[in-house]
Amino acid sequence: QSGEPWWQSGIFYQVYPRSFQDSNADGVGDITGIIIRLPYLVTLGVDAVWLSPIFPSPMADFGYDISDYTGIDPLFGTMEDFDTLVNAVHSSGLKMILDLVPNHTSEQHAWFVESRNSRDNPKRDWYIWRDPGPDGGPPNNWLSEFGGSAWTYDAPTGQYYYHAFLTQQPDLNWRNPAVREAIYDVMRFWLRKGVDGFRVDVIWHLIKDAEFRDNPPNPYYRDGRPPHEKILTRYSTDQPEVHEVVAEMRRVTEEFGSRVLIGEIYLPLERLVAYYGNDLRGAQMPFNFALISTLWSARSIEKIIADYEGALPPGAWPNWVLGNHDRPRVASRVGTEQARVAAMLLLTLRGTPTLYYGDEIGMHQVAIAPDQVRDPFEKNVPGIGVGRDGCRTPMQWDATPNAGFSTSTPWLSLASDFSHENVVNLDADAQSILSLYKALIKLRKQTPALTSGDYSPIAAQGDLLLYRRQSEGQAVVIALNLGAEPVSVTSSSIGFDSKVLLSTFLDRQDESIEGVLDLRGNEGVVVSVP
Ligand code: TEU
Repeated sequence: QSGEPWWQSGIFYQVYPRSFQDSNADGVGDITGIIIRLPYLVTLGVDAVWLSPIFPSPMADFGYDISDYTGIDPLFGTMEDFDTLVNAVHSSGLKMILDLVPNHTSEQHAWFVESRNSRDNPKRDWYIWRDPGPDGGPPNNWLSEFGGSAWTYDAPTGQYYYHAFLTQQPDLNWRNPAVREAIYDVMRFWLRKGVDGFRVDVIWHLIKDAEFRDNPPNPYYRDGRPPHEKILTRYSTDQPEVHEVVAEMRRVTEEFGSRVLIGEIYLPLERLVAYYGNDLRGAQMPFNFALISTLWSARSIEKIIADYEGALPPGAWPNWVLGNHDRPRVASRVGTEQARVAAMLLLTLRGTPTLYYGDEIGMHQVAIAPDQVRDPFEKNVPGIGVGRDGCRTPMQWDATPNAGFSTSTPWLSLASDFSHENVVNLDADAQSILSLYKALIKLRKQTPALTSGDYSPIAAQGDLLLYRRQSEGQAVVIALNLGAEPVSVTSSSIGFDSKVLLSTFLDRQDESIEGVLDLRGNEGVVVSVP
């Protein structure tokens, strides 16, 4: 393949380590488990593995509350295990991406323990401490993403500290240069170990308004927060100076050659793309979550693609995501039949795709019994359906007890359908969703028009989503039926004498299309066109 960097031509795969593979029978996934399952990832055909946090943590937010940035939590293994993993990943021809969580630490991190000690502690200014407001309450109206005020009062020193998430996750003060240097050194520590990049947690939160002004009311609030396409200008996130920090982080990665900086950002598209930075000196992949929250219809997706393609700065490389450990599973959001169409969409769009573990076997959102809930977000604001446990259930490997995930009871309930919906079964079925994912990944890799070609929309109506990908000397058309009724595509919109390369039903390869391309309900096809 030509000169594109690996993170542009490759496919990313997110592993939620707690739920991937347990190797020591404690019911929690671990590093050695990931090593054991690397051959699966190689066969699937992905190129880079991103691990959600594996660092020492009290696990109030399952690792997104870090108490030591340069260690490994014993629950997941040892530093030696980690080194073995990095070697194994690299010798399998894959890249290794870690989760960097720089916005906040655990309240048990040594920095915060010192910081809360006294007002004149040298680490005081490493976090965000403010006097009470005029009424003795919180300094302003900022809300925690997990419900309630974002300020917690600390009686011994008479001040509040800010936490955008749990009270156990105090925010670091990124206006303090010492904090920046400390985290950049953390990055260097892992880069030196051979890590190929970072997915940076809530990078858009790092800088807050210097004056801590009240946020304006947001009429779109639902379930305790606004949907991300409706996040209005507010003072607690997305401040102009954040782009300085993103550029600095990028420079740190570049001290080590070809690495990648991925930003987790929930913002409307036009604000999201600012995170590519001036002259593209920011994040290479500001995560584009538009497909996670969209209404699943041909016209809204067509619009999202157009808006995104239109908003990208010149030369910026797009990316797409269907799911992650925070959002309901795609198979449940769009339905089992459409999950196959969604897979074809993800793997034929222009831009780097990131798969969420288990989506390739069609895992659904699992209903968690109230007494089994583990997610602190759900516990904080129960009953409104924000819980994230349902998308974090153990990977379904086979039909043995606990789905081959663990020999003891898993930390979180398993899906009840695992005895048939599992890797071994689906692998044996040539028309399963897993076989579809493999076929799509293979097709994407051997088709330059899909990996790196241009995108152009083709006008269509109703439930039909139609587009063309084209590179020098090669073109393919993708036709996706987002509805349950059959649709026909006339050849004038796709070109004459085309041939089916792949159908989501995996049953019409090489069929030649003359005149009309007929799609069954919930079918997507990729056709080669002259
Ligand atoms: O999530 C950031 C984020 O924006 C959350 O509000 C997310 O939308 C939330 O989980 C509700 O769905 C990141 C991590 O991905 C998440 O797992 C962490 O809990 C959070 O940061 C705090 O570190």
